[in-house]
Amino acid sequence: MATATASASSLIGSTSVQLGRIRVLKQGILQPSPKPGPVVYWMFRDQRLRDNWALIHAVDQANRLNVPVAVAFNLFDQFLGAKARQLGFMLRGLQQLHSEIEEKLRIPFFLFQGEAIDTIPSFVKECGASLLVTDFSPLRQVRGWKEEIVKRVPDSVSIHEVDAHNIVPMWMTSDRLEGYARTIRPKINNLLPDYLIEFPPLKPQTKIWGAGNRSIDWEELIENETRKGADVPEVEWCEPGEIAALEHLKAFTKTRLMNYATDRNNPMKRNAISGLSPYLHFGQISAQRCALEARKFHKVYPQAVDKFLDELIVWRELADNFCYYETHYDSFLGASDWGRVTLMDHAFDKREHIYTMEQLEKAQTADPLWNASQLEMVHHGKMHGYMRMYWAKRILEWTSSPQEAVETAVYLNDKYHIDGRDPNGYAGIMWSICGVHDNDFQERPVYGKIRSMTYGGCRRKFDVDGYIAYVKKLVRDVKKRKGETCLIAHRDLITRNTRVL
Ligand code: FAD
Ligand code: FO1
Repeated sequence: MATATASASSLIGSTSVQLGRIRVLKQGILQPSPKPGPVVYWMFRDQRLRDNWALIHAVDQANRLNVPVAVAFNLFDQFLGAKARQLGFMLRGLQQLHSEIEEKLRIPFFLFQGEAIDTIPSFVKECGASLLVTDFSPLRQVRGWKEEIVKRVPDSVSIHEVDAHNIVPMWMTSDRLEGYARTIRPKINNLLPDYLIEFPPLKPQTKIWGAGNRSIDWEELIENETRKGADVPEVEWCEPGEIAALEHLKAFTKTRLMNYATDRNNPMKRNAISGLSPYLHFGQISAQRCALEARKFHKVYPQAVDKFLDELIVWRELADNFCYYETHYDSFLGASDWGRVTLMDHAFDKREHIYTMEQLEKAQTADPLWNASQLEMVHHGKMHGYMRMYWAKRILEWTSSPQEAVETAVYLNDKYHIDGRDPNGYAGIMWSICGVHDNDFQERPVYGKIRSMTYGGCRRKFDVDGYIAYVKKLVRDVKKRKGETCLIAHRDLITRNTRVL
């Protein structure tokens, strides 16, 4: 797909979004009719109305053309195997967005169900849109849909892609696969003064969309969607939606950020990490907002803020770079050059244990620490960041090939994590198993030169028994709550049936 960064401002016209943040995926052919059609923003990765560059651009363009703007969202059928846990969180966030965007901004929200390559072009045609704005994701599925949508919309329609997720737009940071955090860091830091800025306010619309969008029965939709993926139930500890996300950020920066530099790698000190990943993954909060808020505390705790910004900006944006420029971001084929060689050298090393997927999924290994981390993911929906590295590395030891290890880790990570299906997850798994973005270490069986992590090493670093006990209690509590919910549902059913009788 030919893309042009919007250096030619003539393609875009005036906008309060930096031109480097926008790529023209398609330039519509000017029509003889003088009256342009509306602007449609196809929202997918950045599911928020605040601090959203794609929405700001869509409104600016609509005002420039003096046409209305609408937001369209396509709900796929279990996107990449998504379960109740992820779909419930996403849909409850969208439900809030729907009422806020229509009531406060008077921008209609259209929800479609099916394949975006059908629903989005068909909506564009139906409403006679002249411009389609989309946000950006480096994942191959999303890029494939966009290529198809470019072909399917009428010639007159322009398509603009806005990177509303990265602070420095992915394509401005680098035009190649970056090998390490240390190579991408200076590139990001050079551009941060231009891009880490306060958001302009969303301008009032000059033209409002007429009637025509259907109402959405959110309760029924959520019920149906979560029933389909009920084997991985929703979690209660993380309130969905952008308002909750902003409150969460505020609480973190005020009361927990100060511990980030010292305690973030200790799974027993869970109040050092932000817990923002579910909100960031679904775009219910902007990373730029998180960085702006964290930066306010730089004078008070400089080391904590620097470390947090490094993870939030450099490592997160490195993951987008990896998934964009490495086609095989979720497979052994995407290993670093040295990683592939060393893993192949050790492909036939004897493994102490080989576990089946079922044994791994049910946390039935001989390692109680690994089992605890697996159960934290299955029942809580979010494993501590430090444990994620140990968890993935041990899978390399227990599967018959590095390729199987990557596939197993991706499958489990995406199935159970509330923040799964994210470039961070693919990059994290490839870092742990295939040495991506990492240096080589002293050679060992199975791992070769890949950095290893051991049970003994963890014991020296943190209170392993305390973590195992914490997860045991967590699982007990989740099961108890589930039991109570079933009991209430059962009682309700009996009451209802008795009334009918
Ligand atoms: P915090 O430490 O508070 O970090 C704040 C934010 O910085 C995170 O939300 C994230 O956006 C970013 N960040 C932090 N660490 C990393 C990192 N190593 N790489 C990239 N960005 C980072 N992250 C996901 O979002 N989804 C996943 O599915 C996922 N799977 C992972 C699997 C493995 C094997 C590994 C090693 C890492 C994975 N990560 C994943 C990255 C990281 O562990 C999580 O982002 C982090 O634990 C989320 O918790 P938090 O928001 O409380 O983190
Ligand atoms: N985005 C959508 O536009 N439609 C969906 O139906 C959808 C479901 C979904 C389920 C789980 C999940 O983790 C993400 C989901 N997304 C969905 C969001 C989004 O497309 C992805 O987060 C990005 O592609 C990741 O880059």
